[in-house]
Amino acid sequence: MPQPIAPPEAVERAEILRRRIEDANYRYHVLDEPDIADADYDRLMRELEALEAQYTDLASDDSPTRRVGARATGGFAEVVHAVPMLSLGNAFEQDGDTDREKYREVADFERRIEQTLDRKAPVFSVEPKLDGLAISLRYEDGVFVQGATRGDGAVGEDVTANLRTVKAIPLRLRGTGWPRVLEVRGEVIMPRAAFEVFNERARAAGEKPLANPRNGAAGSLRQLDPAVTAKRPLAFFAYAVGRVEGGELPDTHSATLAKLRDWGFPVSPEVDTATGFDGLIAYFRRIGEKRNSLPYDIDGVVYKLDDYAGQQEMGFVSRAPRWAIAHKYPAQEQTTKVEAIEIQIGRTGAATPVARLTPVQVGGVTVTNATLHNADQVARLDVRIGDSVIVRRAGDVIPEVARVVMERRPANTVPWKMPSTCPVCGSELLREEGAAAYRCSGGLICAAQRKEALIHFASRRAMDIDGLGDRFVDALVEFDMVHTPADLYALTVESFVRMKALADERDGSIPETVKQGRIATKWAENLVASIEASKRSTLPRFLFALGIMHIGESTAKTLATWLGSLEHVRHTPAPVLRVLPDIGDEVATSIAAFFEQEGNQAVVDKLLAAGVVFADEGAPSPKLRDRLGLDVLLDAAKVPKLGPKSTATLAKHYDSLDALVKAGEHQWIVAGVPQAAATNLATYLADAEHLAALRDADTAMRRLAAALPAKAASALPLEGMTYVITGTMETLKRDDATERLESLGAKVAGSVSKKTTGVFAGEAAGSKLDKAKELGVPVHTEADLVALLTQHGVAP
Ligand code: JCF
Repeated sequence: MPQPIAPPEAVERAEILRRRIEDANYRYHVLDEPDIADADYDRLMRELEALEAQYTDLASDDSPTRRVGARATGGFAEVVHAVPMLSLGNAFEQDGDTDREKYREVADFERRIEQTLDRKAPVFSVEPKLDGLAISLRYEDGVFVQGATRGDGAVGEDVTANLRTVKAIPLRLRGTGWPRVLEVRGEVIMPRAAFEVFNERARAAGEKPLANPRNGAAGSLRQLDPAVTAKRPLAFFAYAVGRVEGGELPDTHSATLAKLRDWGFPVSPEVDTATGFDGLIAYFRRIGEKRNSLPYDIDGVVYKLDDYAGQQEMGFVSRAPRWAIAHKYPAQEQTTKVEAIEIQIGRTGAATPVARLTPVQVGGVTVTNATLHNADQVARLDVRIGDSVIVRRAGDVIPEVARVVMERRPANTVPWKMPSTCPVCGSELLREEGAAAYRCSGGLICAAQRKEALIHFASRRAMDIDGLGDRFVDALVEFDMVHTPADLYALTVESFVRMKALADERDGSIPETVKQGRIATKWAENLVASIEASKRSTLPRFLFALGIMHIGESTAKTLATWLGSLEHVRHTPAPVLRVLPDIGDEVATSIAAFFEQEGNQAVVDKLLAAGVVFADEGAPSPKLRDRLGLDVLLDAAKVPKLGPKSTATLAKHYDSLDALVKAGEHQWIVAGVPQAAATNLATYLADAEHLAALRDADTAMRRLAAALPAKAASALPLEGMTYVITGTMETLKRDDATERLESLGAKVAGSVSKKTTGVFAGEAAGSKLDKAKELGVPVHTEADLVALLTQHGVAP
């Protein structure tokens, strides 16, 4: 029952709520730095709404319940919406046993429509409620002319330039039949994958990551520089229309959405129709199950009475329609307390700070740990032990600490600092230059890394050792029974029984074996059998199982199919690995570095000796042939000025690195390499280290080339070269020289042009020599020509 006069406690409480909500609005809308979980915000808002409903004198025009979002400030021009942008009433889950109790607000919404319109089971247009930024797009004669944020619903900000950069927004309408003036409303969102990528980059670069995808969308649109917006991976979905002039739309919302799709707007593929309360709840559940696998965040579903006539009849309460409602899912953000901050050591030694939390339900899952990503992130958020924090869980990703609730920070907290040593093995934690992560330098000395490496090795997609779970691996490492994956293959039934006895002793539990009065060993026999069975593997699985940094399943497959055998993979240096598709410098270096470690090679040898075999080894891929060669090696060396044309020339001339080195700078120039490039290459090769690395790579390439299936006829050494011979030669006639050069694949031309590779000038050379000098074409002597022919086995 509403009462006219509020007691002083209610007046005071309302004031506190209004201040807190207004502050949260400001932080969220203006600063883009929200400090309160959505669920908490909703709770405060509902409490205030309830108070104002109960005591009529509490209502005031400046209450946050009277508006739906803070007015935007500065930077952008104002846009008065021709048709106000609506907000939606919310329905949350309540306590209760039946659907009608739990979803009382939806039931009330639906019943009210049934009663007002005197219709049974009305039809609704239903869709996911996207968690982004609402905007309005104005089209005149089919052309996008203005885009605005929702602002407070009546007045928004002109963000036309930024919206133009969003590729999902049509700049011109497709099809036909659109009204002369059409306003389309919808939501700009940042898909979750794009958000993760953005944040990973930001963190690696030591920049401030986005708090959530919605902030990503909002912040991107409010950039003053559209070029910044353009770089953000934003998406857009249309869900309503505003002003319409000079044309008509269909009679129902669902048909209008279909039209919008025809006119080039993205409309959520999940849009559907549903009938009556049961239909709405069935849709709510269906989307709820899909929620985590959708590519973007949603916070509920929207139900809209489908026919416009019915909508008109239902009308509005303040700014929210009575014909539509947002049915919200339980929040994916919650507030809880940080009890400790610990370091977790991963398989490759990466040290990740993790917050141990007072357990809290987030979106239906109990969360006790949340990642803090890295030391920079902890510093940026200033998370301290004892802090109240907001944890968020999006999709299937690990829950993370989104922010600290500073107002609730207890006294005497201290900033958190990354420890200097590994909590597991005591080795130093080191930070690579330019990287955000600290790593334990202990390698396989570190039990944490050993455990992770073994768990990975045994995992289903790697060696697939059925039954060897985390607990057994923990025990095997703890009791020093296994150091490397190779040790697994030496385990016997007795080893496992002994491991179990040690674990029971440690836990103080009565050994099961004793309880049963005999030694039960079936489980151990099964484990030994699984280990035995895992020996018959495949090369990609094995390479993946080794746990080489940056080598996922797909890189493992690339290595296996292109190189064919483990022998090639384990002996191929980085510059050669680099030629494989999708293998960049970082990945190539990581693979080569792994196999450069004698310890790793020893583990591989031991695994092979234990009987690990691959069903799929073979020759390298024939496609590799085009990617091998001296030119590829020289390209990888990145010698200044030595471009692909020169390296191709050199590769044609010299069939080995030795031949290239022996020929020397002068001959390279004769072959057609520009002076500066040749000089740089000579300088490069004079460095013993460079030369040794190139030799290694050359040897590996040769080995691979030799293993390739039957060789196709190879190109002639001077193919693509054009020479001009001028003047009189002493040792050979011009025709003879021409024939020999042509036999090597070169062209011999009668006149000099820019395309000429080089000119051989004999005695009394005339105009051709001048022309060559004028064009900067290299000029060589007769002796050079003889040397060139000799080198290729056609000496005069
Ligand atoms: O996805 C949304 N966030 C969303 C918001 C979808 C809708 O169909 C909406 C909305 C806000 C107002 N429809 C209205 C009328």
